[in-house]
Amino acid sequence: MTNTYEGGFHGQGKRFAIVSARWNSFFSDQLLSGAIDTLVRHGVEKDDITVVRCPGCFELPMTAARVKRSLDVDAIICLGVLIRGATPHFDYIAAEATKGIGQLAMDGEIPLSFGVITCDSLDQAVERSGSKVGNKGVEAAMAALEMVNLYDALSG
Ligand code: RBF
Repeated sequence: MTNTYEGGFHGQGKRFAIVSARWNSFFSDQLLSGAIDTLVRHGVEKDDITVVRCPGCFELPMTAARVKRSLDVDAIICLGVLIRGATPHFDYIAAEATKGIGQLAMDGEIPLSFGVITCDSLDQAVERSGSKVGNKGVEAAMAALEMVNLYDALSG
């Protein structure tokens, strides 16, 4: 007999912060509404969702760090859209966002989910923010719900 821990997707009574980068807001607003809709559909009260906007993906980790310190939430969902341009900034910013958000989660206190889409083109951004391949904001919200329930299971 094995002991298995896994999380469900129950949002009742849980509090979430969503940190959303404003760059490419045409797409990132789609991720944001997908994430909010997913949380509400899983029982999270609208009053228990706090949206925090920051300028771009580079600012996601520092904003999430501040949110973690200042707000009493069960999880933080980070959303942003990076579109590869003609500069190397894309790779630098993607690396900073990934590393920073990951580091912030490593103490295992509250989960952080990663809803940053990295796209080579506007077409890909359209696909990943709500058309062909779904909405990555929805996936990030689902991951946050599951992780909150998993952490509950591990504490309880
Ligand atoms: N922020 C994003 O969230 N997505 C982007 O695609 C993006 N591209 C950028 C490209 C360049 C050349 C620069 C300088 C910044 C870009 N940023 C982008 C903004 C970045 O995350 C940050 O907000 C600013 O650099 C200010 O610190």
